[in-house]
Amino acid sequence: MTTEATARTVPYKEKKPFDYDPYLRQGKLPHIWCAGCGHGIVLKSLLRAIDALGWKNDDISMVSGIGCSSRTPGYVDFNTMHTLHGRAFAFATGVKFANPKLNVIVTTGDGDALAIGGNHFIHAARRNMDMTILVYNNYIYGMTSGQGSPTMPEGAVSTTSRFGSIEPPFDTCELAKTAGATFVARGTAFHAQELEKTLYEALKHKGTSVVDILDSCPTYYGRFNKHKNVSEMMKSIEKDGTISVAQAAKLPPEKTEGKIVRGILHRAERLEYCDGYQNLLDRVQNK
Ligand SMILES: Cc1ncc(C[n+]2csc(CCOP(=O)(O)OP(=O)(O)O)c2C)c(N)n1
Repeated sequence: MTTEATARTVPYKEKKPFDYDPYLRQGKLPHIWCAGCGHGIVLKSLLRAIDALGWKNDDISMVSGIGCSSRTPGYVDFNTMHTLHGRAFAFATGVKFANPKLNVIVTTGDGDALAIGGNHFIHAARRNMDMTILVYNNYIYGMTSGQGSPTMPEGAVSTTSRFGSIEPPFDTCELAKTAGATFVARGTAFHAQELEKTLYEALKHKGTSVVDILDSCPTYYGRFNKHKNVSEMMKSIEKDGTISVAQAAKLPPEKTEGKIVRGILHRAERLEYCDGYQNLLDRVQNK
C-alpha cells in the first residue's frame, strides 16, 4: 500500500486565462453561495492549484461535512462525498485507507472542523494520513444563520453572542501544528493568487496538510458586525492585520504582535499513516 500516485515534483506554473469547466459539474450550478461569500474564490484557487499539479479528476476524492463550505464537493467533477456534520475527516480517512492512490481533499467550515468536528480534526492531524484539509474560516455558522464558531474573534456579534463574544478563539494553525499536522498554512479569500500557490504546496505535501483560509460571510458575520458592504468586508481581512510570512520576517517582534500571518507556517517530514500501516503489515506478516 503506497501513496505514490501523486505527482509531487511538478513546478508551479500559473495558467491564464483559466478554463474551470472541465472541473465543474455544470448540472449542479448555480451554486447556493450568497453574493460576496468567499467560498467560490477559495474553490477557484483550489481548482487552479489542482490544474497546476496536472491531477486528473478521477484521481481526486473530495470529502466534506455539512455547511455552506461543505457544499463544495457537489460542484466538482471528482469522486465526492458530502457526509455528516463534523465527520468529514472520518470519511476521508476511510477513503484514503481503502484507496491510498487517491488524492484526498477535505473542504470544511470552521464550525464543521473545529466545533462538532474538533475531536476528529486533532486526530486527523495526529495521524498524518496524506490528505489536504481546507478550513473555510468565516468565523461563523453560515448555513444555519450565524451562530458563533470556535474561531470567532472576541467581541464579535453572532446569534449566540448578541452583545459580543467573550470567548477567546481557536487559532486553527496553532491547533493543527500542535496536534501533529505536518504542513500548516494560512491564506485568505482576499489574497486569491497567493492562496492558489499556498494550496499548490499543501496538495503536494505528503501527510496531513491544513490550510486555514480567512473567508467572508457578508450575509451573517458581515451584517452582524457592521461591515458596510462586501468589498469593505473583504478589504478588512487585509486591513485588520494579516501580513505575509515574508513581511513578518522583516519586522521586529513588537510590530508583528496581534497580526495574523499568511503563508506556510509549518512544514515537517513524518511517516505518513498508510506507509506506516504498510510497514506494520510487512513486519507482522513476515514474522
Ligand atoms: C449533527 C448536526 N448538528 C447540527 C447541524 C446543523 N448545521 C448544519 S451546517 C452547521 C454549521 C456550519 O458552519 P460551518 O462549518 O462554519 O460552515 P459555513 O456554513 O459557515 O460554511 C450546522 C450547525 C447538522 N446538520 N448536523
